[in-house]
Amino acid sequence: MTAATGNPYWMPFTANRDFNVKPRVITGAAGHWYTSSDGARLYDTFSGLWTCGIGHCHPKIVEAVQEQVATLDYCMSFQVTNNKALELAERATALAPDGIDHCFFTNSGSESVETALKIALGYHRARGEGNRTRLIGREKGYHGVNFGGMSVGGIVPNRKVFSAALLPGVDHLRHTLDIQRNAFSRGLPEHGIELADDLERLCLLHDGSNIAAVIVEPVAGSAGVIPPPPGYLKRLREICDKHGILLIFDEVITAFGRLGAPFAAERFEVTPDIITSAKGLTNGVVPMGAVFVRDKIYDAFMNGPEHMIELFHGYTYSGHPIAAAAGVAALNVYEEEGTFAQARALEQHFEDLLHSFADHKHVIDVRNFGLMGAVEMSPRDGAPGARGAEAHKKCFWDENIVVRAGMDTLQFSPFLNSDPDEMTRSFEAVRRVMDTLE
Ligand code: PXG
Repeated sequence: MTAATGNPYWMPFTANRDFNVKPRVITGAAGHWYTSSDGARLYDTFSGLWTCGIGHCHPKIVEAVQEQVATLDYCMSFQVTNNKALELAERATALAPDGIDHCFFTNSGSESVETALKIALGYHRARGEGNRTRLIGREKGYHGVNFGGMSVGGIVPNRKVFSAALLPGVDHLRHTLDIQRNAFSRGLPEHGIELADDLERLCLLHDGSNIAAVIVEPVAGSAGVIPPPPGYLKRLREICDKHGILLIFDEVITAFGRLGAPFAAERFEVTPDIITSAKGLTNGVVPMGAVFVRDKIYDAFMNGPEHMIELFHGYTYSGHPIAAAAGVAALNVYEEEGTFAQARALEQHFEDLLHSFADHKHVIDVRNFGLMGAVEMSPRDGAPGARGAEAHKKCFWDENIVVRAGMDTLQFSPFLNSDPDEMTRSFEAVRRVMDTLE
C-alpha cells in the first residue's frame, strides 16, 4: 500500500495519505476493547464514534441481529412495514418526552437531520404558514454532512468547499464556547446565557413569522464538547414559543444515555418539538436513525385524502428489520442493565479524570457534561491540529488506546457501562502520551 495510490478505500474524515503510511486497522472487538490487525488489544475511549455505549458485540444484540437476519432480512419500507420497525417505534417513543409519540426512521444522523428540516418546513406549510422557510443553526454546530445539515451546521472546514451550494435562507446563532470566561468549567459553564438572545435578534431582523425552525445540539459534540450555559436551552425554548418557531434538538450523540438519561431533553428539562437521533439507537451495531416529533406535528400532516401519501419522504432502508431488531435489543439492554443510571454514576469520576489535565502545560481548557468530555490543547505555532494528530497516533501505537482528536482537542466518550479502573488507566495512558508532546 503506497501513500498515494495503494489503498482503494477513500476514508471519511481522514488524512488518507498520512493514514496510508502506517494504517491503523481494527479487525475485531469485544466489550470495551478492539483488536487490531497486528493482534494488539486496544482500549476504546470513544465508544466507537459516540455510538457503542454498552460496548462492542454485546451478546444480546448479536443474538437479536443473528436471529433477525435469518428470519426477515429485508422488507419493502413503503406501503408495508415489518414487525420490528413497529416494535422499535413503540419502544423508542415510550422513552421520549411526553407529547412526542411518533418517530420516522432513517439510516444515519445526517439523514435524521435532513428529515427533521423537511418535516419542519412541511409542518408549517400544512398549517398554512408556508412563509416560514428560514432555518436557524448555530456556529460550531454539527448536523451531518448532507446539504441541509451542512447549511445549518457551523463547522467551517465542512462548509468551506461547498459554500456556494449551501441552502439559502439560513442564519446562525453565535456559538457558546467562551474559553476566556469559562475555561475549566466543571459541567455547565457559568457564562453565556445571553447568547440565546441571538435568536430574538434574528426574529427582529427577519420577523419571527418567517422562521421555520432552530436546530441546536443540546451539548455540541463534534466541535469539541461545548455544554450550554445554564438556562440557555430554556431561553431558546421560550423565544421559539413566543414566535411560533419549532425547536429541534439534534441528539444524535446525546440520545440514549450519553447524558445519563434517555434524551438530553429530559436532562435539561426542555422539550423540543423535534429530536433527531442515530448512534445509540442501535448501539452503533446497524446504521439507523430516528426523528421524533411532537404529536401536533404528526397530526398536522394527517389530513387530505386518506389514500394519499402525507409526507413525500423516506428511505429504502427506513425501519430496516435488522437495524430495528438491533434497536429493540439495545433498548432492552438499556432497561435491563440500568444503563442510563450507570452512565450517571460514572460522571463524577470521569469529570475528575478529565480535569486532572488542567495543570498540563499544553492544556488550555477542559470541558465536560454527562459522559462527554474534551481536553483542548493549544495549537503548535503554524501547525494547528498537529499536536492532536500526534497524540492520536501515539495513543494508538504506544499505549494501545483509541482516542478521538478533533484538531488539537482530545474528545472522550467513555462507555456508559465503563469500569472506573479501566477508565482511570486509559487516562493515565493519555497523560503519558501528552507528556511526550512538544
Ligand atoms: N448530528 C450530530 C449532532 C452528530 O454528532 C451527525 C448529526 C451526523 O450523523 P452521521 O450518522 O450521518 O455521521 C452527527 C455525527 C466527532 C464526530 O468527532 C461526530 C459525528 C460524526 C463524526 C465525527 O465528534 N457525529
